[in-house]
Order: sequence, then structure tokens, then C-alpha cells
Amino acid sequence: MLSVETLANDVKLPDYDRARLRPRILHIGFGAFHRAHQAVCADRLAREQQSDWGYIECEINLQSTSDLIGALRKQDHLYSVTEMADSGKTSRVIGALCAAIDARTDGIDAVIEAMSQPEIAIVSMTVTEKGYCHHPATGELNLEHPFIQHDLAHPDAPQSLPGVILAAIRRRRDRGLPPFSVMSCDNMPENGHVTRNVVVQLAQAQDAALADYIRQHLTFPSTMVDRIVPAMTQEALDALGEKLGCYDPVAVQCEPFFQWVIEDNFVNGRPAWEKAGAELVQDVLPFEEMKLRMLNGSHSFLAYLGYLAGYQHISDCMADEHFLRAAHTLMLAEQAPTLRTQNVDLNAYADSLIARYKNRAIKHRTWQIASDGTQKLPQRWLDSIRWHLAHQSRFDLLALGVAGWIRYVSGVDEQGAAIEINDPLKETLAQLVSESNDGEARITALLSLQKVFGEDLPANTQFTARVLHFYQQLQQYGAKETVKQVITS
Ligand code: NAI
Ligand code: CS2
Repeated sequence: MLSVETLANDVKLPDYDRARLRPRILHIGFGAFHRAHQAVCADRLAREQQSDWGYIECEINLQSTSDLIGALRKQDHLYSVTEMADSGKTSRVIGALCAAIDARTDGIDAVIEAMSQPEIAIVSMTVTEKGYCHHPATGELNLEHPFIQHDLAHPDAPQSLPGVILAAIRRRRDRGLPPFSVMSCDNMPENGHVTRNVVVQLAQAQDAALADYIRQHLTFPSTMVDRIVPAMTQEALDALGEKLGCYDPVAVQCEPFFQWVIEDNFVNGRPAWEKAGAELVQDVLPFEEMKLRMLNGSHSFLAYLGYLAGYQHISDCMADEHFLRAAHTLMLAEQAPTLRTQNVDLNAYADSLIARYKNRAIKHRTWQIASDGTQKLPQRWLDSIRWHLAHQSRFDLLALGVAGWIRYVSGVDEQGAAIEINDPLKETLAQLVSESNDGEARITALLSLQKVFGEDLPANTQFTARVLHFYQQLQQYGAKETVKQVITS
């Protein structure tokens, strides 16, 4: 347990009056990223600007097996964040959290009730792409999703993120309380619009007047969020405990880099985030697209091809000059031309991403980034591929990425060992794989997933032929050699 008494001298502590904090933001999804990003920003504001914006942390994921909220409560809602650079590590204890609720132990009504307190002005979330229960290809609510089906039948005891937000909006409206702003901090393009869509569409299916109320009174600002925060392992926690002077089960490690671009559109006030390193803008989309395609797009490429090549971490991929060049070329030759970004030096941005990927102090597993591919591919690769098809330009690395993903979800690595696939459509993927012969039939089967590839891409022979070509190269030469051939040809 984190204990302030035994902490090493070089660990920075919250040196402000924590009792001054008010629970004004409720965050859903107490994952590694939120702990190292938004909570750090609130801590800095409290420390440097005497801000009183504190957090209530909530978990609504009934399938989760971790007890981070329980551990956090035991240590007075304090935990540590350690920034890791090749040049050294710095640790800080974060004090911006006021309370924490876990739906599994406290019940979902405790979460909805906390969201319905008059002081709550913002509800934010990091629940991974799959938490939105939407169709990744279209951004529309998936009405067949089991959680959504449940919530339609039990609107007062919801299980899905849209259902929980909706129940709280209803309760606040019925009590005559002002609405809150809803801010997604997940890696999706127009994440505010996706969140608004799923909440309004669920409301529409239940109560049209409530849907109208949301359209008129709530805002869903979009955000671009960036900081590499790998999942903690037991080994990392143990090693960190030595450095901290006590074992902190809620600890996270991250890179020093931090970026947060926020659409300035809040109905009930907001912290002065701009005083703690965030940028408040009118339109986040160009920033989101740039980050999703150049950073996340190259990350996913390195994840699938790197995993197949036997590289455990992103920094291991960077030690292979062909993988490094492939990632850099993917960013600049195949992603940058598709962007609407203006006034940003994309060459410098690509260089800075490569420098971040080289950070060996960060152990970011290719396997972790390879998870949930069905939720990530559309915004990271497929929209860019559509752009290239429309402009008749080359997209070899993107096509190789898709071939690598198909090879990866086939479930067997290049040494014949099983790959542990982590994806909400895992069963569907396994079925498509088992019912198709390896080769062209496998490509056709997986690209037929309309939820991911839409109707247009599977019907485009230029696209399917390119993917098939690289799939065959991967079968024949393996990932390491194929990346080398593509980048040196
Ligand atoms: P994590 O695995 O530590 O946390 C995931 C969180 O999502 C947990 O709180 C979990 O309970 C919740 N969750 C998962 N499925 C859910 C569902 N169906 N309904 C409600 N909650 C659900 O992952 P981490 O690192 O915190 O990343 C979370 C998200 O944050 C990513 O998917 C991404 O969108 C965003 N992000 C992550 C970055 C990173 O480097 N880790 C950087 C930038 C953004
Ligand atoms: C990664 C991201 O897990 C993934 O899919 O690409 O979480 C990435 O680390 C962040 O977006 C960096 O900000």
C-alpha cells in the first residue's frame, strides 16, 4: 500500500490543501491512461493554480477483474505516477482524487447517484473504444450489443456507458439540476460526436423527449489525448516499489510527453486546463486525425508486424532499422497526405514520434497495442486507404498492415505458437478463421466484416488484391523480411 511515511525522499507529494478540492468531475474508467493524464493535469492545477476541481473515480465495467478502486480507497485516494525517460525517472503522488466508486461492489446506482450530485459539472471517460457500444465503421450505436439490449429493458439499472450516462442525465433533469458536459478521452476520431451519437440514439429508443432535452442542453466536447502509458505488470510494480519506498498497487508509469487538445464547449464550467499544459480550441478534428493516423496508425502497424517478427516492445521494433523506416514512411508518405491538419510541421511531428517510440525505459508491448483491432482499424488505417483509393496513390504499408492484422488474428505466430487474441469480436474472428482456408479465402472472409471494413472496401479489387499480395509475402518470407523488402524496394 502507498504510504506517505515510507516514501523515498525524491518522490514529490501534493503540497496543497486537498480538503479544498470539490468533486466536480466524475470520471468513468480508472485505467492506466486516465491516472497518468487527466488526473495529473488536475493535480497540477490544484498545485499551481489553487484549482478546486477534484475527481470522483468510477468503474462501471462489470467484467473487470481488477480491484484498483478498492486499493485506491485504502490509500486515501493517493497513487503515484512515474515519468520514465532513458535519462531518468521522476515520481509524483497525485492528490486530485476525492472519492471512488466501483459498480461491482457499490452497485451501479451509486455511480448514477454520484453523477446526479449538483456539483458535478463534467462527466469524462476513458473506457477503450469498445466501451461506446458503437459500430466502429460508422460511429452509430449498435442496438444489438448485449449491454444495449439489457439497458433498453432496464434503463434504471444500466450496464453500458451510454446507458449509465443516460440514466444520470434523466435523474438530473427530473430533479431540476443543471446538465453536465460529457467529455470522451478515448482514441476515436470525433470522440465527442461518437459519444453524443450513442447517448442520443439510446435515448431516442427509450424516450424521445429525453433525446430532445440532450440535443438542446448538453455538450459533448471532443478531445485529442496523447501520452504513452503502458499497462503495468507485476514485475514493473515490484521494481517501482523499490524506488518509491513502498508498494503502490495503483501506480502507473508513462513517458514524459503530454498532450491534450480540448474542444472548448462546456455547458457548466471547466477547469483552467490551459494553465496546466492543455490546448483549448474550437475544432479538435485536425489534431485528432493527425494523432490517430500518424501515431496510432504507425503503432498498430508496429504492433501486428512487430509481434509477428518476434518484437515484444515498440522500442524493440525501433532497434530494427527497417521497422523504424517503415513506421516513419507510413506516417509521412501514407498518412500525412490524407490529413486536414494545418500549420503543423508534420515532418517534425513524425521525427518526434519516432524519438518517443525509441524510449527504452517504457516497456510498451506490441501485444497490448494489437488488442481490439476491430475497434481501431477504421480510424487508424481504413479512412486513409479510402483516401488513397480515391486519389489513386500508393498505400503499400497500410495494405501490409491489414495483411499483418489478418495474419495476427489467424491466431498462430510464425513459430507455430498460439497468439492470445484480445478483441470484443474475438469469437467472430475465430469463426471466420476456422471456416476459411489460409490464403485468399481467409482474406475474403476477414474483409467481409462490414462492422469494420464497411461495404466499399471488400468490394474494391484494388484494395483486396494489395492485401492479398502482402499476405502472401508474409506467408512466404515472414514479417521481418517482408517489412525489409517493402521498405528497401
Ligand atoms: P486500461 O486497460 O488500463 O483501462 C481501461 C479502462 O476501460 C478500465 O477502467 C476498464 O474498466 C474500462 N472499460 C473497458 N471496457 C469497458 C466497457 N465495456 N465499459 C466501461 N468501461 C470499460 O487501458 P488504458 O491504458 O487506461 O487505456 C484506455 C483508453 O485510453 C484507450 O483505449 C485509449 O482510448 C485511451 N488512451 C490510452 C493511452 C495509453 O497510452 N494507454 C493514450 C491515449 C489514449
Ligand atoms: C496505442 C495507444 O494501445 C494503443 O492502441 O496505440 O494507446 C497509444 O499508446 C496512445 O494513443 C498514445 O497517446
